[in-house]
Amino acid sequence: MSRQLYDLTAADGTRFSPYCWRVKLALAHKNLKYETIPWHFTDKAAIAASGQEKVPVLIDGAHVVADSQIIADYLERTYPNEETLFGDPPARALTMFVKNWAETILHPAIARIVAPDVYQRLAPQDQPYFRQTREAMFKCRLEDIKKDQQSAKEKFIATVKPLQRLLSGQRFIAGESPNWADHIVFGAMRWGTLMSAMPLLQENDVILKWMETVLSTYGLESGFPEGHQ
Ligand SMILES: N[C@@H](CCC(=O)N[C@@H](CS)C(=O)NCC(=O)O)C(=O)O
Repeated sequence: MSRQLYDLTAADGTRFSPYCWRVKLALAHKNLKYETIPWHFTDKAAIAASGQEKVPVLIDGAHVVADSQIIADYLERTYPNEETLFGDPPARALTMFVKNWAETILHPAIARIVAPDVYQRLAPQDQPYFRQTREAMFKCRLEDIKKDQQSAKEKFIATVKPLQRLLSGQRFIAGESPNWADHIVFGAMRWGTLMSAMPLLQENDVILKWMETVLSTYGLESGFPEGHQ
């Protein structure tokens, strides 16, 4: 297939990158077929052609595109006849608020809970790299983060309150149907719920219901054609 996405994987094949998830939903939104290439943190050489060291990286024919926002803009520009990812200019501007909230508030809140659990599930070759880079980022050991998991979860619950209130009154963040704003927040929540060793939300939480609805909107409720999560 001429369209491929490098997708971060755990040792058991679980795909857990919030940034890769948003791109997978954007590709589904644009009705574009693709296959994923499982990628490990230490596989830097595999994505060297993208000129940087992180996933997602999309190969679309002759185009190599890195960074989830740049990929979303590329898809919108390249496939204008498919459903829009952003809506009209004011909607697009509001979506940038959602992106910035997700990356500066929601992602750190989830990372504080899941980092030690992610470490346990990585392939052995990725574990030393992950420990070194994440301990430098958090300025403490993964074991210390693990000890604070319960209080990190309480902070996470406070962080998602506005999202719960929003989704109690409307189907999607973008209104009647999902768009890039939903893809961004879904990616974060999917990372958290897949990788946290303790449940992040109660079973009947409106956020979990919204996640199911997002997947079923794109016909992904029973997983991806390739069989990975
Ligand atoms: N700004 C980038 C961030 C991508 C990113 O941070 N990806 C992580 C996986 S979730 C990564 O590849 N990290 C590699 C590393 O830490 O070495 C985007 O929006 O795509």
